[in-house]
Amino acid sequence: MGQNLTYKILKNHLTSGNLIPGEEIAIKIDQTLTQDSTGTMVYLQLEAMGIKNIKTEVSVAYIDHNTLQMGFENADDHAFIKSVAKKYGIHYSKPGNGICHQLHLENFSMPGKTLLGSDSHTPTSGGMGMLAIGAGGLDVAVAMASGKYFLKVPKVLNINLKGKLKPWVSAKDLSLYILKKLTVKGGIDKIIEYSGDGLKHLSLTERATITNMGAELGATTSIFPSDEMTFKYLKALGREKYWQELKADDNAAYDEVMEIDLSQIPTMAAKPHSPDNVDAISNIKDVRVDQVLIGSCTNSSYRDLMRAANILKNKKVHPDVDLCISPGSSRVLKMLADNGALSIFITAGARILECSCGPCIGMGQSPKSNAVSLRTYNRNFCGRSGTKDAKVYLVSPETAAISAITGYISDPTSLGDDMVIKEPISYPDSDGYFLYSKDFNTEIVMGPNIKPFPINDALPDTLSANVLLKVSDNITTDDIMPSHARLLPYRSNIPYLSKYCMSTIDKDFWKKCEEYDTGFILAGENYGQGSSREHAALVPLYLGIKGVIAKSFARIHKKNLINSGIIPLEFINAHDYELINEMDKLSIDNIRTALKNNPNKIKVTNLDKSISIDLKFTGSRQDIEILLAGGYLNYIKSDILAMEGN
Ligand code: MIC
Ligand code: SF4
Repeated sequence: MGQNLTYKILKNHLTSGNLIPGEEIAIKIDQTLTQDSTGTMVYLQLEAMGIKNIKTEVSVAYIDHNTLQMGFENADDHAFIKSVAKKYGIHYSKPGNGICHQLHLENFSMPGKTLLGSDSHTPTSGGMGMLAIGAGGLDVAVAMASGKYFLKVPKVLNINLKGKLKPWVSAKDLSLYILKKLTVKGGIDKIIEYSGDGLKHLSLTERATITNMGAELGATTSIFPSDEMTFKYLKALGREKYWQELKADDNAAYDEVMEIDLSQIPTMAAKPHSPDNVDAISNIKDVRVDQVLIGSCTNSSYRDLMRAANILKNKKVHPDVDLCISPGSSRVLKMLADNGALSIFITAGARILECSCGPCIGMGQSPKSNAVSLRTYNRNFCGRSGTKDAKVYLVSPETAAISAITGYISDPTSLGDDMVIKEPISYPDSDGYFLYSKDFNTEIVMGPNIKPFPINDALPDTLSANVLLKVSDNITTDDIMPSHARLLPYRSNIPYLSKYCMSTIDKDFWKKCEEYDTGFILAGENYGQGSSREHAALVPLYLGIKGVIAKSFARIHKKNLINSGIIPLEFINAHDYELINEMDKLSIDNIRTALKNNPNKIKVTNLDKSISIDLKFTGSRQDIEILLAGGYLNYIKSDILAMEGN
């Protein structure tokens, strides 16, 4: 059997272990990216490692999430990140340049390279044939310091695309279709590799939309081959020297295969409040729309915005609709300004926002009470928009644009003949926002908003505490550590954030934690889905949470818990979840020995019910060492210092 593309790239980057699903390996990381809301922690952790040189070929620090500066806090964070970037020779992307993933695709992505990013949508660059993985901040800091990332070899799911999308049906509709089929946990511990005849009809940025939304499946990453389409995009950007052809062998082996006939996919929407609550637009009738937002790292490429502009040409936005446009990059915005598309948006009555994440992470544009908001984004978790009772639908740019005109959720296929947007033969330069220099003696700027982060102690032999919260399935990191315009400025201030931990579920959770000092959290399936924010682990650590017991975990969050020294344990029998109630007192004896000798069977005693329940720890051997040491920083520091010869 031949090799798939994923294994080819993994093999080229393997520094230890064997390429067998489930085996622990380490891979060389060529590039890293951070954004500002996770970046401050990454760089505080990097500083704490005390290294002199980073080991990556390219590292980039983007400022794109916290661009509302309502007080000194965000600006302080930016100044801190900028000073660290200069100290270590990290490219710095100023606010206004655009969203990290769109910018990375345009400026740094390269077929065949590895990328680790402190944002869950890092797989966007998988559209370029990169192995691009989202991770917690500490993993990214370690990758910069050591050049390595540790993971268990995921399974590879091949999605073979046949045929061509129907007129007005877009890559976003395909992503939603896959989410409907596989659900928000369908991609966990898998890499999704695309292939097939259908690829020749998908442009590079459409592929990036698909790999971007692979994050919503819980996949480790998604990847497309590097072909003629990839060459065209790189050439248009003047970066064709980085192109190489990359594809799976003809008879490549995969763990799973799925076939999709593109011509069968209708226009689709994810209804409130989950990206997998998907239905065909034709089934969603008579839904009035209050707000339409076009942008985000999923759908703000030149193509996406030009298609929206063409639909809005000579039309007006419905009087009851608020339409906002946020281009993904300064380069795309410049092109829209130069070719008149910006003028179309303005004439139609749209609000033009900065090139940033903006409303996607609740940084402004929270809809009115009970509103219906149509977004070309990737997440519609309840409350993420900043308005708890808003109903957010995820749609394509085409569906968004037509609905902004009609005032109802509308199907773009009603528009008649499809339009053709020519891929640009040449993109303009946009280097005014990038800074690069290196001076190890740069003074690190630390404003008063930047507080030390918590570090755990070595795991004790007995863990005994009450269950301070019992939650159901698919709890998101937006629930564990909410993020919006009022909280994002405190991403470098864990004590402040702690008062809002789990506030969407129990606003007094932090008080309970203070009262009890230590505790467990009990959860259902896919606990911690969504964002890569390690704050969803660091804040519980600060509040005294020692362990999370769940039916299953989302990949990045599980690793963030381990990196913080909080033990994630899974039920062997999922129905044992019913045997533990909130506030029950649990005890796990000899946990250090159990982890070392038999992580697949760890007994927890429910002292209130006098029963014992079997749990398992499914991390790697290295993860066990990390937990025993009390977190990744404690575990790695001596290694890195040794590598640096300090
Ligand atoms: C998101 O889309 O949820 C975010 C905001 O980009 C997060 C990162 C963060 O929480 O800072 C992500 O996707 O990882
Ligand atoms: Fe930014 Fe939204 Fe993309 Fe997250 S999903 S990186 S908040 S645009």
